[in-house]
Amino acid sequence: MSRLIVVSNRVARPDALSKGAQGGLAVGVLAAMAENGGLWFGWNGRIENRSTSEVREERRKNIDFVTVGLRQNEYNNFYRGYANSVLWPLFHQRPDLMNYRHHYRMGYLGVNRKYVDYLLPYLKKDDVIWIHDYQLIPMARMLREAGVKSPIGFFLHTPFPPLDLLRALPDHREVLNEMLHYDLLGFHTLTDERDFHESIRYSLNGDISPSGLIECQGHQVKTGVYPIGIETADIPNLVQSGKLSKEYQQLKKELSDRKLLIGVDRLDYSKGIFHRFQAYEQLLKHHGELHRNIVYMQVAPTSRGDVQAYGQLAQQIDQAAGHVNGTYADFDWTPLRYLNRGFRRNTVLALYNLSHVGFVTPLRDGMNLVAKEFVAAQDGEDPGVLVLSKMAGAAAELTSAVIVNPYDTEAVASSLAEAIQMPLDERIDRWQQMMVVLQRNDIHAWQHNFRADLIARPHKLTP
Ligand code: ADQ
Repeated sequence: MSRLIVVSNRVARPDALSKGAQGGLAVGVLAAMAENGGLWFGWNGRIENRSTSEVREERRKNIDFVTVGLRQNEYNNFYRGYANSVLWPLFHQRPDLMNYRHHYRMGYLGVNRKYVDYLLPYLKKDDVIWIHDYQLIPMARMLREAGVKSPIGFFLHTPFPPLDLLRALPDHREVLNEMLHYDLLGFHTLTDERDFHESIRYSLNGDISPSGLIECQGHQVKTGVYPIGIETADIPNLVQSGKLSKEYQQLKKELSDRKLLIGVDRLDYSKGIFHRFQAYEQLLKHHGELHRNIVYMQVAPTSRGDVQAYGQLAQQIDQAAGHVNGTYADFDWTPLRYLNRGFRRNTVLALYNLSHVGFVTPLRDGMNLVAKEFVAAQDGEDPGVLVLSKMAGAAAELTSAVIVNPYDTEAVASSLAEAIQMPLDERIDRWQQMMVVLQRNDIHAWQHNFRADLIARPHKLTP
């Protein structure tokens, strides 16, 4: 079997991952790589002063981790700038939060070129290369320019925006053209794939066959839908080990027979935490009978805290949490517990297991692994209920969740009440239906399906 080369901006290490608070990409890619091993290349998360980056190589089990540092200006323009102040908000349909600067684009191209330069010495003829996410879109073009002939695939972990929004990006044609240099482009949902096709058709005048083969500007590219999964079969064991944690034990004791509602997210505006707090407030306002009988715990560690929009969000969330508790708390009851920190992965999974409602209401999300993990962590004899935003990619698969529109906070409040009071047989029915999906399409299926299609590349006339 060909060796798999994975490139993503952030590279997880197994020990770091178990400490939690990693993004979904790291969680998913690590689980996928653990199966067949390979080489994982990316940024080591450090800012360095030297002009030539130090390359770190480390082998853990069957994975070679190769990482490089970024200089401060690279970090500012590439990571904080073009990636997280331009592409991320745009791809999550928040052009109002875009902060476009020409030098961000230059920095973005510069770091992509740097990654290519540092990766090249590690590449072998029979490798298969899989690039991940919006930070690294230009890499295939640059690798091809450097003479690399291996199959190169790309997976987008975020949504892909409709053309009307994409056009707000001054470089949108360049970005689309860069995507054409891959052999295979993977998306989480049909909607993302369709929006990409529309952009290619109307912005670059490309042709798209019914099987998803694009012909455009001299390129042939295949696209496909590969909804990312989780390590479904391993989750019950992780839950059991998480139950030994002091956090789990303490919370279980404190809750007594109160029902727990849980939200777990990186602190990001796309996750809809503010709207979620408003919906919870509506619930408390209209359902006095639930007072003292429920507790909502929102876990949201700071993410990208040095990007302006994130700093503002943190303040807004602090205030909103204070407002809910200021209005409804009593000496023996705190209705909302907002924890601005991460937990170990198995602890989070045990907390899902303890919860009666998984409260997952992003305003926009590529997939949302928390939704899937919450379901897989439930006990099938008395499962909790997933309240899930229709704006998450996961809603296309988890159709037996209680699906809500996160912008309609009054309706979300009603759905929460329904979830809290849902009879056991209905909870079991919904849970079983979702588990069928999670078992069939787990993280291994995701990796196998993408890799098989990438290796096949039957459409390529020349390698
Ligand atoms: P994220 O935006 O990071 O991922 P998500 O898919 O929910 O979002 O994954 C987050 C992961 O981190 C989950 O595994 C979760 O359990 C874990 N996590 C989050 N907060 C945590 C905390 N406080 N402590 C411990 N663990 C925590 C991006 C895209 C998503 C897409 C994934 C994978 O934005 O849409 O689903 O990549 O493709």
